[in-house]
Amino acid sequence: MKSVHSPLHAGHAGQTELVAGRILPGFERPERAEFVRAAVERAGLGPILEPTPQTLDVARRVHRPDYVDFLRQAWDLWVTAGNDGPALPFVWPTRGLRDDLRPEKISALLGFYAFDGGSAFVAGTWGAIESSYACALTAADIVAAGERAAFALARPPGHHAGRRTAGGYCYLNNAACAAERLRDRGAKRVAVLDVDFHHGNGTQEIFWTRADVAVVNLHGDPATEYPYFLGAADEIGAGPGEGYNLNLPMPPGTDWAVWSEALERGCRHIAEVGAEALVVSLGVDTYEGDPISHFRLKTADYPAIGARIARLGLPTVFVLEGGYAVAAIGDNVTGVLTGFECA
Ligand code: OKP
Ligand code: ZN
Repeated sequence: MKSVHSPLHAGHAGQTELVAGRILPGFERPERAEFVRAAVERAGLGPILEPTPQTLDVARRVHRPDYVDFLRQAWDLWVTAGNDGPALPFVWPTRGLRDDLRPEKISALLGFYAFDGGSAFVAGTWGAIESSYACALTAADIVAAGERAAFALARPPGHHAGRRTAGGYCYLNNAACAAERLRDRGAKRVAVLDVDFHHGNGTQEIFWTRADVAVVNLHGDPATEYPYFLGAADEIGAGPGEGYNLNLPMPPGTDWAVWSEALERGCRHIAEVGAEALVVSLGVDTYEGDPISHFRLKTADYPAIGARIARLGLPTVFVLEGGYAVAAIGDNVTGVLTGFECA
């Protein structure tokens, strides 16, 4: 299987996040991608290619065009306003406020285009966002051209990014963009299977009313887990998309016995809706040693995930999402990918 990776991700470094009342170094660090890259090489998975340069056309359809423009300009506006540290929001247009008053100041725009304070901007952030997006589209094109599967070794992740909101370390929704590209290339229906520990609220929002992209999420129950405000089992899609969104929330402490049953349900749903291609939002923060998550999967479980996904028999684009136990994420990711290939 080919992997697609760009060195530009490394410019997205030194972000900060609010953890228990303190501003701390972010969990989403460049080493994550470097460890995955090293594991892909060690496993002999296949060639690692640089992404083909992409226009922002797909991003501008998946997201609101003004949001994409904001992401592109955020750091420059922040510096022009006299700042030099990481750009973070401090006010958001939540319930009771207007979400259609677009402010002029960058400090307020950061909140206008975010749902939390988890997606900081530094000097190299836009370059990393663009490269991560290009990895996802290039992997989709490899699969659309006839290969069975491809892996977008994408950083930053994307599944929390909504139509016009950054959050949860995410900016452009890489998996949603890959799904859109597979539709552009002729797949009549695409499924997104999100196995990251956290609910992919952005992907759900983007495809909520669409029947041509089905979304299946396996995740920590929002009653106790981030992102808290989406991801319940009663969210099934709306309008033409009704019945095409499936949420399978699970309690903290969930192990392979329970998690693998949810995977089985999710895969059966994907087969039933008649998807012709698959995008996997591949987070490995379900791992027992993950510092911010609460499932108990073991390194030995990951190949079985890949093997079950392979049994769907679909052209498959894997897109990297979360995983913060840096030393283990490489083996866990390549476990899924080699499990897929061996099946
Ligand atoms: C991104 B992805 C940490 C709290 C969690 C945000 C988590 C974002 C996860 N103290 N903050 O889904 O892996
Ligand atoms: Zn996650």
